[in-house]
Amino acid sequence: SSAERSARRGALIVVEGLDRAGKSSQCEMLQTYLAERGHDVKYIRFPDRTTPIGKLIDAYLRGSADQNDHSIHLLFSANRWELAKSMQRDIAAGISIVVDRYSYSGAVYSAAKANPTLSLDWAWQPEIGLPQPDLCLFLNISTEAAAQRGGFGEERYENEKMQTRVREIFRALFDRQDKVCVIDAGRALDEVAKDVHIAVEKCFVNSSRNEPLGT
Ligand code: T5A
Ligand code: NA
Repeated sequence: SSAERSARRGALIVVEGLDRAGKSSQCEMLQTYLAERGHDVKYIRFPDRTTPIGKLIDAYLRGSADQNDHSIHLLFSANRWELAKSMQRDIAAGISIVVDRYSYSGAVYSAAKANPTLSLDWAWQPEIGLPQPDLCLFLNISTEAAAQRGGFGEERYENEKMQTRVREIFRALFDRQDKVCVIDAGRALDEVAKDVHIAVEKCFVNSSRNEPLGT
């Protein structure tokens, strides 16, 4: 019933994936899909380039400012921490949140730099304690299919060497995680969306949402 629904907390759904896998496109479609079905839903993306920390990240990604590998890593994490309270508030108020990139991108891109003092384990530490997703959708795409969606842009990390490492580390990380649903994102928008909706519906039914949001 609607009374039961409003008493339940919202769901935290994260969309991760390789560059040009279609994360932002699917997040927007999912937000619409859920809203049309009567859910209260918000869409947020990381990095959130609008905050003071987000502006430092934006300058770094565009190449107009440099940062030490460890500092920029902690800024990406801090950018999530600065939204953590408001995410928790929304979830508790029954609002579901669709998140475009999260801790997984945070750990994977930094670890992909192969800096000897920046391991995947080190990179994961500042993420501990952040709101835990109820579901993580990993949009998987082959290098060939991604290449058909246009060449790499101007931003840092948009090069073959980095992307190859990112792909390998994402795979290693997701082999160790539960609550991850891998989706073949190399297909047409609607086909991918269909699988996204099936996974999200399943999450809404079995949801751990009778319990408080984890960390
Ligand atoms: N990063 C991020 C870190 O290092 N640490 C962190 O903690 C975080 C959060 C910026 C960079 O920051 C790094 C990772 C990144 O290198 P960003 O702003 O999320 O992160 O990156 P974007 O460049 O915005 O995102 P992507 O390039 O990864 O693209 P998306 O969102 O996966 O793809 P989307 O939806 O924008 O689509 C790309 C193109 O493909 C088309 C779209 O129309 C668009 O043209 N497309 C499809 N075409 C055919 N079939 C489909 N199914 C399609 N889906 C999309
Ligand atoms: Na995007």
